[in-house]
Formats: sequence, C-alpha cells, structure tokens
Amino acid sequence: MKIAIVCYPTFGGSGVVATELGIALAGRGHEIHFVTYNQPVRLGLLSNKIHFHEVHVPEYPLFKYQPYELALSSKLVDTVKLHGIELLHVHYAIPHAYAGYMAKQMLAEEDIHIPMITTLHGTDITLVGKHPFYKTAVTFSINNSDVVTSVSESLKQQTLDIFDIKNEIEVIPNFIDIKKYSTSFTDCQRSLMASDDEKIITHISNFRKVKRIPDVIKVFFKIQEKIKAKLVLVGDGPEKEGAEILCEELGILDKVIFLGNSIEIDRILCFSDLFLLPSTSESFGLAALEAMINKVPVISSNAGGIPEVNEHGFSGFLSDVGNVDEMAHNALKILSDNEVLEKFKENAVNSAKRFDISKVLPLYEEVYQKAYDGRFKITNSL
Ligand code: GMT
Repeated sequence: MKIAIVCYPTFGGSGVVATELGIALAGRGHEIHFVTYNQPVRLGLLSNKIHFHEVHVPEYPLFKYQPYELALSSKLVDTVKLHGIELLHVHYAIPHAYAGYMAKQMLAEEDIHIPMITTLHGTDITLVGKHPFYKTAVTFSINNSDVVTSVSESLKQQTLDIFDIKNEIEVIPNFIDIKKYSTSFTDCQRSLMASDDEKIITHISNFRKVKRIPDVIKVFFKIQEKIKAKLVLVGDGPEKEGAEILCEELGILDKVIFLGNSIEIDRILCFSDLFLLPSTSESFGLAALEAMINKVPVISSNAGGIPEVNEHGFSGFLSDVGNVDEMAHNALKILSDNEVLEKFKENAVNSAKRFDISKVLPLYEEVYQKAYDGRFKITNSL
C-alpha cells in the first residue's frame, strides 16, 4: 500500500512512533511518504520505499500566524496525486487530523477517495485538545476520521470522557522492535558517565511541566543520600533551566549530567540502572518502554496509561503523582541489592516484549485494510 504519514518530526513520542512505524511498514513492502515540515529526527536514510516531502510555510508579513494547516493540506493533496497515495495516517490530532480532513475533501472533489487514520497520542487530547479554543475542531476531526486509534486504553477512555465521539476508537499500543535490541552494545562505555560503584539513574523527556522534572531531581536527591549514584538527564525544554537551578540549590550539580537532546537513546539506556518517569499525565510512556527493552527498570507515577506499560512490582514500581518519598524508597529497594536489580532488569525486558512490533504492526495493517476497503463510504456519518 502507498501510505502518507503526517507527524511532528521532533523528539516527542508521537513523532518517534510515527517514524518507527513508517520504517517498519516499509520493511513489509509498503511505500511510505512522510509529509511534515522537517525530516523526522529518527528517520535515517531515505530509500525507494521511504520518501520525505517537506511542507514549506513561506513567511508573509501580513500574517501574524503562518497558516501551516493550509500548507500541509495542499501538500497532502499534491503528494497523493503525484505518488498515487492510497491511505493517509495522521499522528496527533492537532492540526494533522484537521488538515488531513481538508485534503480528503479536496481530493474527493476530483473523485479521489482516500481514507484517513488518526492516531491519538496524548497531549493532543489531555492537554491541548480539550482546551475550549480547540475542542470543537478536534471533536470534528476525530469524528471525521475513517479509523481512530489510541495508544492506550487509558487514552481511549479519556478521549471518550472529554469529547463527544461518535466513532469507534481502536487501541493499538506503542511498540519496540526486539530484534534491534538482541544486537545491543557489548560495551556500553559506562565509565564515561560514572565509576563502577555508582548507579546510573536516567530520565529522558522534552522537559515540559507535565514531566515533573523537579520530582525527578528530588527522587534522585533522596537516592544519592543513601547510595553512590549519578543522574543522567536527556532532552531539552522549558523546565531545563529550573532543573539546573534546583540541582545547584540541592548541592548535587556534580552528580547530575545534562546531556541535551540525543538520538543515541539506546546507548544511554544501555548504561542506565534505573529510569524515572514521574509525569502528571502520560498516555503511554514510550520512554519507559524504551528503557524497559534496554533492561532498565522504571520508577514512575501511575498516571494515564503508564500502568499499562510499567508493571508494578515486576518491571519497576508505580506511585501516585508527586509521591517522591515512595518513589525514592522503591528506587532504593531495586538499587541497593545487585541481585534484586538484576531480577528487575530481567523482568523489565520480559515485560517490554509484550509490545514487540511483530504483534503491533499487523494491527495497523488490519485497520489500514479496513479503512481502504471502506474508502468510498461517505465519511461524515454523524
Ligand atoms: O509527552 C511527550 O513526551 C511527547 C508526546 C508527543 O505527543 O509526542 O508524547 C505522547 O505520545 C507518546 C507516543 O504515543 C506517548 O508515549 C506519551 O506518553 C505521550 N505524552 C503524554 O501523554 C504526556
């Protein structure tokens, strides 16, 4: 099938999932066309099966806001016509589902009927999408998608609670590719980060408020009071400066390594002993899953879809949002005894295997086929 994928090309989870999905689909013989404003960060080499079409939004002084949706929907129409695209898969409702719907309508005028799959990722629903300024358009875009998927049961439920949804939402969880990890590094170069007697605790995110970076630091502060440890912080965003200040105030700056954005996530996780994800809200927690497949147990909050990923007492521990004392206590339970740590590491990887791409990819192919077969039906059945 010839599939156009629309996503954010950045380090965020939705862009990562869209990119990895596209790469895997290409591996199954599909022809994939990414349509977005930059080449996705996780997309390596392009090939005859993987194409990238850049959406340009020329600056025009009359506009206070440049109309990205307009440029995206035009680009989609052109790409569909030029490459004979058969299906559109948009990741993140805002504004992708909205632009996708416009593209569909323009194409329908020319008797080209293209089904649209919308995958909901989290903040497009729980943070941004439910805002009264966007809610009407988000509801419309979801209700006018041919198939809607959500990355967790929790996100599906939240979507149904927040919006007036008329169509089915199918849960297709995020995934990892076990095969990639069976050839994992033999030497993690751990010594670059810490000495042998220090444990390495890692957090990876886009440093937004929802990630509760101060909690990451407070949990680490309590850990390092009891055992020798280093904190590796990966990513960048609005909370980073505050994080540096908090580390300085707590006198732990020499134990915290700020790595910034990185595409070497697996290399970093390879030398990590524990992963922290204390978020206020998290539809799935792809970062936790990536940690787990790299044999890193997870101390997390129990928000949103995280409990569907991190198995309490097995791959790590869950606590209520903000309960840093309990998080630190559980972290120490895992880290203080090497035998326990080894057990949790093994459990983490076994638990992550539930989300292997070999199980998830056929679910997407199934919904693609369903949408493609029903492409001539009138979309808005409300
Ligand atoms: O929260 C992020 O780090 C970025 C955000 C995004 O939209 O890219 O991630 C969301 O989608 C990911 C992939 O499906 C999920 O794993 C994250 O849990 C989700 N983030 C939130 O719900 C806060």
